[in-house]
Amino acid sequence: MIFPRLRRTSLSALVVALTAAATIGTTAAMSSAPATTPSTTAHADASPAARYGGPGHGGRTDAERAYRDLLDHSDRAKILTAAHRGQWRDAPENSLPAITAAFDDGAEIVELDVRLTADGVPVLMHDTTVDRTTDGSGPVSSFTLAEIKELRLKEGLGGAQTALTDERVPTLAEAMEVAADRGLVNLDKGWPAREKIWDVLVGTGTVRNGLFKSDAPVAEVRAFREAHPDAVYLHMISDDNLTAFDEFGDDQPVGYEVVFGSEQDAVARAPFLERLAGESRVWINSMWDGLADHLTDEASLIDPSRGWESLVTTFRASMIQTDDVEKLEHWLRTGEGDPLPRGSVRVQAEDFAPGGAGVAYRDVDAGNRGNLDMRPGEDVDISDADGNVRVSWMRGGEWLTYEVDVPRTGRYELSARVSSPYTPAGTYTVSFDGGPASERVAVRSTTSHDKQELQASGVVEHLTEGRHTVRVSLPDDAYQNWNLDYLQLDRAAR
Ligand SMILES: [Ca+2]
Ligand SMILES: [Ca+2]
Ligand SMILES: [Ca+2]
Repeated sequence: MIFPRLRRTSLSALVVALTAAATIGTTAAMSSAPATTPSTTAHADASPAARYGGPGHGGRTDAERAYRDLLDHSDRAKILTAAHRGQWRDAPENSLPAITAAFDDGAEIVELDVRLTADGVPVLMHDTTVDRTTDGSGPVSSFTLAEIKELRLKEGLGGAQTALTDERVPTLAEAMEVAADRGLVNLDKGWPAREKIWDVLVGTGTVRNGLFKSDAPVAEVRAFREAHPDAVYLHMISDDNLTAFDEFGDDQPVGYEVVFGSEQDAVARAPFLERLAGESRVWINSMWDGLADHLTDEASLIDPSRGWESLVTTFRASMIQTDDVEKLEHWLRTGEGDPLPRGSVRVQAEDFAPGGAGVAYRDVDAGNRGNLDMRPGEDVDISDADGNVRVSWMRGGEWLTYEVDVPRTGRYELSARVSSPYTPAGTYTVSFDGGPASERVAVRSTTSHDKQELQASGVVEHLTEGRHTVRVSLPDDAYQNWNLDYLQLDRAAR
């Protein structure tokens, strides 16, 4: 069943509908979710659409529709997805294929980082240096365009042990041409180079695609916007610059990026957010702790009310920047965070079997080195990473045993949701009910300790209905440095 994409005011109603459906054991109630209103409505003259040139400029391309939606500040505005550094799960961060992949996965916006080369060309690079994401070394500003084009980008989020790709550092012009018909581009880190960026947008015909953003003094922002009235602008606001909202007065940005380390911050209080949301889009980040308290992507996967749902219903978010575009898009369609496939079984890594050391597990480092005391007295290392609860400090010679209740006799394939920045990250074997160990399964790098991925093992087992034990063992003759979030058994094709 596919829901019409959620809108802000429909979310609580949808949650009610979902609850009702679950209660009465039917899906019929879901059809009452009132999420079908068209996203465009007539705008008064003072509306952002009028301010930015009127709503009638089309809607022929995804980019035009995204721009039109960006200007919709009504209570029925479509919730927009921003892909942090592009879809880095499929391609290097800030690369051209990461832009395409983000739009393919349903994002309306890609967040990209812009810096200048030594010869003054805006290129995409997050860090001040090229070290983390390429095979080069040194500040971006020390490379000419020709020199930086010699470098190769690393997979995903980069890092010392991450493999190289054949992708190159894109210029902003190349990025804007890729995005032109597909969606919007948040120009992060680019404010100091705003005039050069503006020239690129004009030169590539993408003025309405490019979203300038800064936390600069309001007078500085105003000067730029007066020089370039067509520039689309979002302002970053936190407790550090709370007065910016009043300073903008009648000439509000199209959106505010609201950052709050704690839900108690003044910027996160309901009356203030109500005023912001009445004037502008509210953009909130969910990639890690401290951007919106503990309301993160990973917490959302455990329970959307601990993340995205709360951002929308309590904190008025109508734009969410995420490291997990596919899961956020799925939640927007269905209201589910990380649903279990039909017929599957999932066991959290931290829910290892009872019985203690030598019976349920072997852990080579004494005590719990993690920060979560979920299993007091046990040596297994359980940690919280931005809302992800997992077993960390996985080392060679360790093993963990799980009890799983299989709902129906059949063949099942085991997958593991893992994370690691290392190549190789490690290997494991699986045994069911005390039987022989499987072939070794390689854990693939996710290019970050804190970014998880469900990886199929290729291990398939015939299991009868009822309780089974599954043991995951880490060979001690292989390098091991990875984290385990959960195991999952899915019905095999045959
Ligand atoms: Ca330990
Ligand atoms: Ca350990
Ligand atoms: Ca877990």
